[in-house]
Amino acid sequence: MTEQGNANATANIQTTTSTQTSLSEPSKYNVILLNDDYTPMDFVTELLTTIFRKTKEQAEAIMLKIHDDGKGIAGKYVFEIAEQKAIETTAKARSQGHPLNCTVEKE
Ligand code: TYC
Repeated sequence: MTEQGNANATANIQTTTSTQTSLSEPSKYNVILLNDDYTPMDFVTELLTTIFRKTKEQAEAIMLKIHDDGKGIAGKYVFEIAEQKAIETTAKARSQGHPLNCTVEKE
């Protein structure tokens, strides 16, 4: 085979591999809210309805689960959205003087 032929063969293999990788679904990440003794329940419920788009009923149930278990899942997103919501959550809490913390974990 000529050198040109070899170069084309290599290019074809790389193209095929790259296509297969981009076809897989993006991984999902959970935004986890952590319990503490000071952040008001109503504030956490409001965050869950505004930032995480839960209904009032869902938000109250999630907030109480976090209060009882120490942590709980606020929502599940692709990485960039999960990170943004975690940053938004912490910023809102700090702006109101609350110590609420959250983490992003791969599902
Ligand atoms: N434990 C808090 C209280 O009793 C309520 C709370 C719930 C705080 C969930 C943080 O992620 C949290 N006021």
